[in-house]
Amino acid sequence: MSRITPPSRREFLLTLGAASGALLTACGSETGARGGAEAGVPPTPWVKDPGPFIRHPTNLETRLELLEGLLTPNELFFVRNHAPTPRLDAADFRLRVEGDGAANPIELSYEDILRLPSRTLIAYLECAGNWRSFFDRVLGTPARGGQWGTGAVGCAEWTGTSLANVLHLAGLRDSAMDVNLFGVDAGEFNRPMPVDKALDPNTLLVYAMNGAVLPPDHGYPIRAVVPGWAGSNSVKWLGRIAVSTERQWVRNNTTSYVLIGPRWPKEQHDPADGAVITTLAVKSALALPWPARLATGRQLLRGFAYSPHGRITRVEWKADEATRWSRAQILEPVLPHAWVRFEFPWTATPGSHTVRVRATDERGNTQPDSVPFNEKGYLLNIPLPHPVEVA
Ligand SMILES: Nc1nc2c(c(=O)[nH]1)N[C@H]1C(S)=C(S)[C@@H](COP(=O)(O)O)O[C@H]1N2
Ligand SMILES: [Mo]
Repeated sequence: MSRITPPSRREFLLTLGAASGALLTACGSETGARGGAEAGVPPTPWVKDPGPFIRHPTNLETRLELLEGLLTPNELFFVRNHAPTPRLDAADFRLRVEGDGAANPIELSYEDILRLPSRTLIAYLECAGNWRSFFDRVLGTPARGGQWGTGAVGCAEWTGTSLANVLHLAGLRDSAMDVNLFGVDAGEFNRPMPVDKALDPNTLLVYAMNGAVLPPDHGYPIRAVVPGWAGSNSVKWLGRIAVSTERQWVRNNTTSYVLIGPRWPKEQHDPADGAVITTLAVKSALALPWPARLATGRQLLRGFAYSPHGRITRVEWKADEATRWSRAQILEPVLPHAWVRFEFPWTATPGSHTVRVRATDERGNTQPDSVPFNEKGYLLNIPLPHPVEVA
């Protein structure tokens, strides 16, 4: 197990040391309108300022055009909540690890987790529903679920400990098969993964995001981050882990995150409505509003590209009816679990235009020209025809 000590972790631990008391309660002590404690007032679904986001009923969508560096700042990172953000205090945090796959059930405190070997990873996180609205807006067949544009994705530096460390403390048995993570939010959001994925050293239990204490909306005090897999595996506000020697079937792998459609065969013996989604797909998106408005003249267009299967090696673009794709420039760094930034110059002439971008990863996965429809609107990754009005 490698012990990585980047500046952000040092900073985090310094903050923790200098102000541990205040820090541990900082997230539970907010008062005023956002506290949501008054009787009869429904709790605000999120804690952060929704101002810079595209607002959905309980979710906040990032406006990619506001992002500059590789890392999405915490205050601009999208929020996907099935229930309002719970107001928790690290001092009360307990993580139970139990189930017939754990020979030594345990209960860990926040400090117990901070004391485990730390690991830092830059990784993007994408909601399975990202781009869902384009089934309707581009392909003309609406899919069920939150109508996200391109902003249910972000890239952050996560610091925590490998989930494997916690599983080993709990006496993981050889016969263990599935590991289900439970949040403490209303409805106890939970999503199981096979033990192999749980033991991947990059599957983390995280307490810091971009060098700061994990914010309430992103799972404070502890969340999972499962790089490369749909965001729903990265359970926030963790409270319990159930390790089983059999497969675990719950709402989130029988009805919610499954592919339902004529071209998506389901596993015959699974009690699920369709094939369960794990990894998502290679994608690229322009950092522009949809539709975009630009001034006439030479413009530097930019965007983000990512793949769950490996590093991005190529990004291309084309405008309007162009038959050939042109190369965009990929900006360093190109990291295995992160997204990349890309840019290319485009000469904008007055009128209505369509600009497409297309990414390819190191294993040759690229964005296809069509994808089969599925009812819940997952895995759409065609090069999007981004509408651009030039005046
Ligand atoms: N406890 C809990 N964890 C959760 C969720 C939730 O509603 N409750 N939403 C999941 C989904 S669907 C996604 S895409 C990611 C979003 O993480 P973020 O809100 O930090 O961007 O969290 C996941 N973890
Ligand atoms: Mo999601």
